[in-house]
Amino acid sequence: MADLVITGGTVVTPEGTAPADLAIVDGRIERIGPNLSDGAEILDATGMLVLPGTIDVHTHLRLPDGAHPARFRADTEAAAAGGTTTVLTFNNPGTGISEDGARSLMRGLEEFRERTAGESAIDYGLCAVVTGQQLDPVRELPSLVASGVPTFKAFMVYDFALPEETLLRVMRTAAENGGMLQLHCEEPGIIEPLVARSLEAGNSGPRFHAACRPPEAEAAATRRAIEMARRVEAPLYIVHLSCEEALEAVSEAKARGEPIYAETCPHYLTLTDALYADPDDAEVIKRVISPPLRTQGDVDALWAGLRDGVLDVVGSDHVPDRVDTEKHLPAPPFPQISNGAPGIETLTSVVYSEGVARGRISLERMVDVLATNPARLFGLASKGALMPGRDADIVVWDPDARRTIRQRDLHHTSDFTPFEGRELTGSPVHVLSRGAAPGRGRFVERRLG
Ligand code: DUC
Ligand code: ZN
Ligand code: ZN
Repeated sequence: MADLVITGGTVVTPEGTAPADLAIVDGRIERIGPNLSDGAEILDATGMLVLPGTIDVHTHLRLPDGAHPARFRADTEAAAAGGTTTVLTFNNPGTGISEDGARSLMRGLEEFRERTAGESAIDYGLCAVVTGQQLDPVRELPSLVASGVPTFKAFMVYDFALPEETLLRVMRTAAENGGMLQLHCEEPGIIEPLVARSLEAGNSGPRFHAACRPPEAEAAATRRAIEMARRVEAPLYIVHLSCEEALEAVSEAKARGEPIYAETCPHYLTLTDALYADPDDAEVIKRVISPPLRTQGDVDALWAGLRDGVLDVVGSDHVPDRVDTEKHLPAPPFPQISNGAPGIETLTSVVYSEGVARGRISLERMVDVLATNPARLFGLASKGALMPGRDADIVVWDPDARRTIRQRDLHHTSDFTPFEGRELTGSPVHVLSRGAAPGRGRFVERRLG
């Protein structure tokens, strides 16, 4: 007998979307088909969609410390509340990693595992961050991949950016050892002079952040990154792609058959740079993110890219900043404002409501970009689809529920949401993590297929 049978719902599987029951045994999906309720415990999903849980591959969770012992757990609980059943997180400086951990990839992994053991409500993994401050990161990459961390991020901007020569070595070493680089593409040669000129002119308020990071800076870096990956015959994953010009670069690479993958985020799919005109700095700093918000034309292009398969994944880019702590008011000059905004709890809701409910993408495409592609690209073989043998990471989703996003209703550790007041269609009703209520997440060692 099954441990639990979800009955009466419309189940989204790789074969299609159809009414079916789903039986769970020992935390895994055992069968999907008609009339499976064999006396087992029943979860009635009549009128609901049954979806694979979202895999959020882009977050910056903060490690628990003495002052905030519960913050890692709280954000993973927030993820689960929103329909996410696996989270991958970066351990970049600023997430609470020690100096020692920040200097070595393997030490960083050990520290991450020690400090997060037993602290996650859902299954989770690490995406390491390769920085210029590490002693010899390229030498450590093969061990990192062998230890279950086959994907890692690097930056083309900021103090900890890697020079092109190192990026090439990282890409090549990743490719030779079953890994993949995730790259933040913005061109410092375009951004830095704009920042200097803006500050000289006295334009240091938060609204000037965006003007100094134009789409050309992202597109030029994206093209350079794709060119580098081609030179060393490496796969490349472009994080948080925000604009039409960068999307074109990815589209052209894909058309040439290159293994280039790209992710966008809910804020780039729903919010525009019109928000930077708000006269209230307290509102503007909530949208100080990199890359910045773009135009409605970019928003429309990104939806088309998701629909057409140019974009592979939507990740939240959750940064659990608070206005009252990391962001600060009155705002410092914009280069000193912490970059990022929360989104771990609203990811599935925003993509469903703005994408599926508004007819911009199909339900099946949403499952692709939130679960199936993340599992495939990030080496989570037991997850990402409702199929016999896979983990029972499941969301029962009410497609007709109506609600409004309010910070006061969220569980994340930020004190704001960039989506405050947004009206939504659709809502998670039940979330299962390996067949049970979220609460006992495990670190997942990943292998790319
Ligand atoms: N890159 C991220 O991935 N997140 C926040 C800020 C940044 O630059
Ligand atoms: Zn980034
Ligand atoms: Zn990020």
